[in-house]
Amino acid sequence: MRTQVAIVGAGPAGLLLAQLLHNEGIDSIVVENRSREYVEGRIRAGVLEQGAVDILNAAGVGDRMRREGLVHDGFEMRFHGQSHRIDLARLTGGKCITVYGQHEVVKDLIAARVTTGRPLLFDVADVRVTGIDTKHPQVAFTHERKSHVIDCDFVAGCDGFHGVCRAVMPAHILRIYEKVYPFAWLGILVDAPPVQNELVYAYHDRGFALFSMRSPTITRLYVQCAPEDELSEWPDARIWHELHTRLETKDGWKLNEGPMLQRGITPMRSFVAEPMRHGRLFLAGDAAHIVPPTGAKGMNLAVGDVAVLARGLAEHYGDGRDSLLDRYSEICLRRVWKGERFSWHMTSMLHRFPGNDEFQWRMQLAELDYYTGSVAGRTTIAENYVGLPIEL
Ligand code: RFL
Ligand code: PHB
Repeated sequence: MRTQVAIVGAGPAGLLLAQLLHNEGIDSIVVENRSREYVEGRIRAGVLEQGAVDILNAAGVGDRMRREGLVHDGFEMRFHGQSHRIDLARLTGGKCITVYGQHEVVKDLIAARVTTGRPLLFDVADVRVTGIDTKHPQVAFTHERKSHVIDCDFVAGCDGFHGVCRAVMPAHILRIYEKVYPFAWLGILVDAPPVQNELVYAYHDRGFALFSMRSPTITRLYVQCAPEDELSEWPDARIWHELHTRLETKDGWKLNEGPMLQRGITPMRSFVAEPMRHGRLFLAGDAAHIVPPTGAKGMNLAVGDVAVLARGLAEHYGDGRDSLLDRYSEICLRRVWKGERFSWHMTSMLHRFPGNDEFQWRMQLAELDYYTGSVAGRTTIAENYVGLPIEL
């Protein structure tokens, strides 16, 4: 097999890159080790920044998102049983976020890819990337019990945190920055209409809780738990009890309960691998960086990376200039670190840290009070939440 860009991983990063390259007339092959059904059903992120929405629209994959996505011009931060609204639109000159499930984005991107007729292979195994220091890298894999090799000009490592591409970078040039948090999120998808149409991030003595949604009939909820907790330790009654306790307000706000359609526990970490490029291998999305979900930044950073990479590759194939490709890592990392900072800050401010003393707890409350009580504080949160621009 021969292509211009071999893309490893069919998550939002790999699939969007494939679409952006197709729009530039650049050929690619996408290889994914899971099935299409699995990838399309994987429930993850739900919040798209304005910039990510604009990129998806410009890429020609925004039709359903524009119809079904829920545009939010604000969200709430809640503590001491009181809500404080962050008016995104007013504080950012009209910017909003869109609530639209990551798996819906993935479905739209897969449908678009299939329409192009360009290759997208699911259920591959044994992916190996070689020759990234040469002009002729290769991606080898097995598919339907046959061995294949892709000869290509570039490899895009879009294979997520547990993928194989990052490990191909020489150990002596790779620097890893990492922080693992002493808690996790238990997330549930509920067959019940969301009680209100804006997200709520709640800080409570018993820990963090998040009220979100996927559609006018599906509620998405998260509750802070211990990283070693098993789902079997969280029967329905315990989940509802914690959610009600942590989210309730003094004026009687109450969640709608309903059957749980899906549940899972997500560990929380911050992670950055630098640089994001070596030779002809480019890392994008979770393959290069992870954020805790509190800032809703993961999928958005992935979208930003591949937007930069697609422009760099378009320049390369267009007029032979490599100035953007050469600065790929630097351009992405500036934005990534700011996303890391915001996600770390939101996480630090809103969670109960086991073992923290009373002083630390009062510091968190003072921070929440400051950030929600002053226009400067709210503006800082709003500016980061709707997304910082990509600075080329
Ligand atoms: P993905 O989505 O992990 O896709 C990587 C793909 O690569 C495949 N793969 C391989 N393929 C071939 N060969 C191999 N050896 C391979 N190894 C792996 C995988 O099967 C997969 O299909 O990474 P990508 O594309 O970089 O996208 C990143 C996002 O998925 C991630 O950042 C977000 O989901 C994070 N996130 C959130 N991000 C937001 O922007 N807003 C949110 O509201 C938000 N909420 C969340 C989140 C993540 C969560 N979890 C479960 C981690 C909420 C949660 C609970
Ligand atoms: C979600 O709806 O899954 C969601 C929303 C906001 C976050 C994280 C996850 O910060």
